[in-house]
Amino acid sequence: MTFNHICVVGLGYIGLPTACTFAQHGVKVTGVDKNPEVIKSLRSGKVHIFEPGLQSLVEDAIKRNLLSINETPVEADAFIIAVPTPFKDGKKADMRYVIAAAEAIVPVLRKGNLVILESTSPPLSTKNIVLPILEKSNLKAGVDFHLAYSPERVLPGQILRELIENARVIGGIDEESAKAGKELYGMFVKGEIILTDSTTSEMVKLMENTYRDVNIAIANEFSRLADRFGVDVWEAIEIANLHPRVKILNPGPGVGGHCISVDPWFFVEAAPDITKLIYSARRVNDDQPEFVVELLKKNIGNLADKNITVLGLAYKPDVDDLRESPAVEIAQKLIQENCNLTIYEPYRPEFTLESAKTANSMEDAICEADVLILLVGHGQFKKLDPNIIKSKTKAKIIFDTVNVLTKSDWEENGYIIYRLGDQKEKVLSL
Ligand code: SAJ
Repeated sequence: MTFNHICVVGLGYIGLPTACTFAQHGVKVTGVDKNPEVIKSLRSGKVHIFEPGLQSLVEDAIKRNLLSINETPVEADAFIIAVPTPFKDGKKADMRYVIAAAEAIVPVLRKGNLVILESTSPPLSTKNIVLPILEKSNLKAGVDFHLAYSPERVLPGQILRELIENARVIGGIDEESAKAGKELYGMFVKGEIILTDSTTSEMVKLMENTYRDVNIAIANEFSRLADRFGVDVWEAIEIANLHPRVKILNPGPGVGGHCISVDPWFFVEAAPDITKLIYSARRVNDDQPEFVVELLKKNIGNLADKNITVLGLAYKPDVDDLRESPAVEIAQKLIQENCNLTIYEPYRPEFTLESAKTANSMEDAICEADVLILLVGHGQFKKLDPNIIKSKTKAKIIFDTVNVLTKSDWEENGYIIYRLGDQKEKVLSL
C-alpha cells in the first residue's frame, strides 16, 4: 500500500507526536481535533502539551506544509484514531471519543483505506465497536478497507524516541489488515513489528500496564509492611533485587497518569468474576494517597494550621500531566486537614487548587513552610542542595515520598527526612 496522506484523529499526548513523526518522514498528515483551543494553538505553531522535542517537531512539520490541522477528518489513505478513553463513574471505560472519531471517519472512508485504532480499549472494541460504525459507510471491513488495532506503548517524557525504537504490535481484523498496518508504521518504526489479531493486541496493551500496576502495588504494600515491622523498605528492596529473578519496583505516593491507573479497570469491567488480583492491586494503589496523609499525621501529629508545602503535582517526574495524579489527591486531602497549604508544580505554574496558595518559584514555595512534602521526583527537585535550601526555609522536616533526596546529606544539615517504609529510627516532632 502507498501512504501519501494520513489523517490522525486526536492530537493529544499520542496523536500529535505520531502525526509529527509521520510528517518528519515526509508523509502529508492532517491532524484532527475537536477542541477549538487545541486547533487554534497548533495552527499558530504552539504545542498545548509538554513533551521534550515536540514543539520543534510541530513547528518544522507546519513550516514544511506536511502537517495541517482540521476540525474533522478529510479523505486520506490511512486513518489513525488516537483519542482518549477515560473512565466514567463506576470505573467503566468511556468509549464516547472512540465512537465519535469512528463516526467522523465514516463520510470520508474510501475503498482501499486503512483504519487503525490506537486508543487503549477494552478487549473486543475494534471488532465490536469500531468495525460496525465504519461499515455504516456501506464499505465492508476486510474487503473494502483494512482495520487494525495498534496500541501505543510509549513512555511520557520519552515519546518521540520510543515511538520509533519500541517494538510495535499490530492486530488486524484479518491478516491483510495487519500487513497493511505493518507497511504504515514500517515507515518509521525501527523496533520489531509483530503482527497478530486485533483482540490479542488489545489484550497485550492492557496486560502490560496491568502487570506494572500489580508490581507497583506490591512495592507499596511492602512499604506498609516495613513500617509495621521497623524496617527500611528501600534497603530491603535493594537486597531483594540482588536475587537474579526479583525486580521489585518503587513504593510511591500512588499510581497516576492516564494509563496504568486506568487500564486495569478495563479488564475488571470486562470480566469482574476472574480479576480479583487486578482489582486488589488497583485498590492498594488507589489507597496510597490516603495512606501517605495518614503516615504524615501519625508522625507529625495534627496538621491543622501547619504551613505545609507540596513539591510537585504531576503524576510522575518531568512531565506536565496532572491526570489522575496522586500528588493532586494528596494536596486535596491536606487541604481537608485544614493546614496552610502551598503547592508548587514547576511544569504547571498556573495550576491552582481552592484553599491552597500557588507558588511560582521554589523560593516562594518554601519560604514560609514548616514541612516540605516531596511528591514527584522532578529532575530539579533531585538536585536540591540542603546547604542552599536551609537559607531559604525554616522547615526542618521533609517527607520524601519518592525517595530522591540523599538522606544522609540532608540529615547532616539538620533535616529530618521521612520516607515511605522507613521506620527504622524515626521520631518526628515539629
Ligand atoms: N510508579 C511508582 N513506582 C514505580 C514506577 C512508577 O509508583 O516503580 C508510578 C509513577 O509515579 C506514576 C505511575 O506509576 O504515577 C505510572 O508511571 P509509569 O512511568 O510507570 O508509566 P506511564 O503511565 O507514564 O506509562 C505507562 C508505560 N507502560 C509500561 O511501562 C508498562 C508506557 O510504556 C505506556 O505506553 C503508557 O503507560 C501508556 O500510554 O499506556
